[in-house]
Amino acid sequence: MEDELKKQEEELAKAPEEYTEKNIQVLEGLEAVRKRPGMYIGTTAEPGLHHLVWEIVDNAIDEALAGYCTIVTVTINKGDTITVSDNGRGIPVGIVAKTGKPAVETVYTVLHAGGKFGEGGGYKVSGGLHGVGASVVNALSEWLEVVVHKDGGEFKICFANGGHVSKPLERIGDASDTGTIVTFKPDGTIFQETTVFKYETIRDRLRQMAFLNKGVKIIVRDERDMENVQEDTFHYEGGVKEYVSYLNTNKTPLFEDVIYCEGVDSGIMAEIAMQYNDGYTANVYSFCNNINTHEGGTHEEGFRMAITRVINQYARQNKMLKDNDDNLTNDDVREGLTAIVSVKHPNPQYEGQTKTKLGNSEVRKIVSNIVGEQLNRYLLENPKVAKIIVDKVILASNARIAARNARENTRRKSALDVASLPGKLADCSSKEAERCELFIVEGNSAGGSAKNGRDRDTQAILPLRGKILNVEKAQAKRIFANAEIGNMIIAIGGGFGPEFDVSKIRYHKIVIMTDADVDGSHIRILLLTFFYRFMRPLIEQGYVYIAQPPLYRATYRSKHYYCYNDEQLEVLKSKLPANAKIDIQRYKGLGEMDDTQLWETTMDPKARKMMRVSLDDAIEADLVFDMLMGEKVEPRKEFINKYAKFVKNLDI
Ligand code: TSJ
Repeated sequence: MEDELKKQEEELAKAPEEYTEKNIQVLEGLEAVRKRPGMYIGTTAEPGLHHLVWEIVDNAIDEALAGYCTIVTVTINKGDTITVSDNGRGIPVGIVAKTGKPAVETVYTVLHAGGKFGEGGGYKVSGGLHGVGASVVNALSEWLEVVVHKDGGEFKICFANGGHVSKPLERIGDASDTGTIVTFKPDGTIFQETTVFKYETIRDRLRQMAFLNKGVKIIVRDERDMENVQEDTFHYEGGVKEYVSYLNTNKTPLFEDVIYCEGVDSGIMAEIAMQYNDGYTANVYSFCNNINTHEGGTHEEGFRMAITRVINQYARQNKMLKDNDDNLTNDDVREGLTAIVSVKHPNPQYEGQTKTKLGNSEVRKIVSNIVGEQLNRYLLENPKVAKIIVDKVILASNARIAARNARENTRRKSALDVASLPGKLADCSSKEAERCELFIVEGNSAGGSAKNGRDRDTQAILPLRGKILNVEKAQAKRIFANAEIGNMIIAIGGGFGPEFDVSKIRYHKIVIMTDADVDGSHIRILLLTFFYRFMRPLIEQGYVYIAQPPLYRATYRSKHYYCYNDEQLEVLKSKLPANAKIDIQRYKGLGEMDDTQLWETTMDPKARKMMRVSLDDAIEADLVFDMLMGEKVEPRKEFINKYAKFVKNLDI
């Protein structure tokens, strides 16, 4: 070390001009970042602001991946500055030969000088897609300071105004530990939209980082309001295995284990965790260097190839698939699967529209080999779980075939147009979808009243008898054999599933009209789940509504007052004379209202109240549906309030 320092000093003395030149280049580099920040961090709006945090955190995580750091702390300070610290080795403070500057200064002033001193091996995640280097953060900060604890000393260097050294590196004291502490204030002249950090954004990303980098403890704190300090600690020894458990929190896993595969090949590290649940959707998320590869890529392809191959092989060897049965497909194998595929690659290539698709072709085989071998071994060693998995996938396969047949039948039928409309449907006469409304009504008797009370020009009525199938729990085959569901599909007219075409729908308002009781709300959820799963654009584009029948009719001096909840009834009572003779009728179901009452209270566009169903956030909605439809009671209770968020009050 001493020798090295000497050598560096000698070099420094040798060619001073060269260093001056380099200095100019350095400042030009950071100036370029300030001129076109979007080139480096995508946007200067809120996501770009948070990007600065990810960038610094990535460097600390690299130190953890190299095996030298166990704790990373991220604090939002008063004034929206950020402090990131780790207990790693501390950024080297010695002079770097090439620049003649302390390493720590180089890291912050040279573009893409992520910290590649001493080929330490390990898995660097900074310098990848988002990893533009700590120097970019420096360039975009009003000020930034770095404190390093190392070799018994405490060192500090300060930068200001977009990366200029304002206080050169100096030893400011002693230290018995090691680590790096970085604090910075984003430059408000660059981040003009906002310089306020979102705790939830930082917390959620750091939770994900902790899942993706097992063993690293990440502490996140918000100290902006000292009266109300928030803090979360994320630390997962199980890593992606625990990530899968977390994603399945509100689902019902088919078996206890989370299957885990890992391996290193040609400097590429891969980790895969997977578990099946009793649902029908796939939740497979992939990452490269801790970045979510939304568009998938070679790691996901390798994973998919391997699980399909291994499960087919196992099913054939154990005679669960007969010789003349078709192979199970990728889609069959993914049904009800929750999985994380995470790779760490020293030189990732990204493709796709949003550059979130991993392109390195060697990764396909590496992941496929690791998963192929280890999943196969797992199935052989755990025949009970293997049987559960193969049974589930075969069910999915049968359902897929049945759904395809059902789809073809429906298509043939709908070619006959009006003639094929279900007999139970009382259609409206208008053919202008924008004006037309379809009321899906619980029970035949309410259906009868609705048919008589409606505006025949624009309102169509489809009565449903009894309960409809829970599409979450039923096999696809049964879903499409269900008469009620078939009627809905034909009446709405846009098809369903992947081929659903919202431009073909026959009504621009689909109104769910059920009783104001427990059964009614159950049917409502079932219908919503059906639309969500098979006609999602209907909900996304705001075509689905929930009718609001009144709970009471109060009659006073032969005038009728409708009340939609207990509170309204109390208000009404308090407004009428104290000893007034009020006749209060409580509606138990829609069927208790006659045609006129139903029209006046629930269907007349001039008087009714309806709620429009909206999906703000598809992923969260999915969680909510799981919550409501799943078998677990506790999360349902907790989330029932949250569900209210998705159904917004709307007066029409
Ligand atoms: F890059 C950075 F400045 F943004 C940053 C770096 C921010 C934070 C919070 C931490 C770090 C960082 C860097 N933590 N730990 C390290 N480690 C090194 O830079 C380091 C230390 C020793 C050696 C060695 O070979 O002895 C090598 C490296 C890369």
